[in-house]
Amino acid sequence: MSISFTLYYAPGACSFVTHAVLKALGLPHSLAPVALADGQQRTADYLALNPKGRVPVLAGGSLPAGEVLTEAPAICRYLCAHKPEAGLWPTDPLAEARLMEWLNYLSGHFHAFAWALFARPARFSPDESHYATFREQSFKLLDEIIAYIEARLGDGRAFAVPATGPNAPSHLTPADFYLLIQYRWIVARLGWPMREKAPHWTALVERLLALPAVQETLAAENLDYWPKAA
Ligand SMILES: N[C@@H](CCC(=O)N[C@@H](CS)C(=O)NCC(=O)O)C(=O)O
Repeated sequence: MSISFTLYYAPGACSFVTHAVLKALGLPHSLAPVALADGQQRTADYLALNPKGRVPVLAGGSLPAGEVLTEAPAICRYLCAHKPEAGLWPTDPLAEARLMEWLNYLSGHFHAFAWALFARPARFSPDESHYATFREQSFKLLDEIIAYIEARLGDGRAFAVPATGPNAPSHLTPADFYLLIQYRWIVARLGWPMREKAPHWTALVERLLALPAVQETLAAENLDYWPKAA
């Protein structure tokens, strides 16, 4: 692959997952920051690129001229197909299904539902008098999600996708990058004591932070993993 992709991203957002995949695979790319706090995602120029008004967006590279790809799990799948030998996307059918199980849960139930209920309450109701209840319910859901993740990671697996047979050991996949950045959201936005609440998830985070591709992604996004306020 000699033609460079362009990734539209925001530091620390879910686009981090796709950015880390680009870095882990060593695929040529450039970064186009999108100022979410300033509403750049709702400008006419950005909506022409992605009518959903969100990051990430993948453009360029091997994509057909004029086409872009959205939705972090889909972008991960597409990028991983460029370097199957890296093993970031499992080929064993059960391991692949386990990866999709994680990606659906983390991008759907965690991000679009439980997290948005607290972080984007206006998506659920225009009536602000509901927001305190949403926040309370969001925190209950997040506690359930943490318990689920802890139970899965607590069985001794090295990464999110477990071993599914002797030829398919637990190994790094895009689901781990999701778990890395979503853990940071909880620490940065909610200040929850995740070392105590989620020791297995914390151990995974620490293993991932030791990976050069993760350090490169954090540096490129100018992000301190452990927020100062935490
Ligand atoms: N389902 C999309 C969700 C993308 C998404 O919600 N991205 C957030 C950043 S984490 C965003 O762009 N938010 C801007 C906004 O909601 O205005 C995906 O998985 O890529």
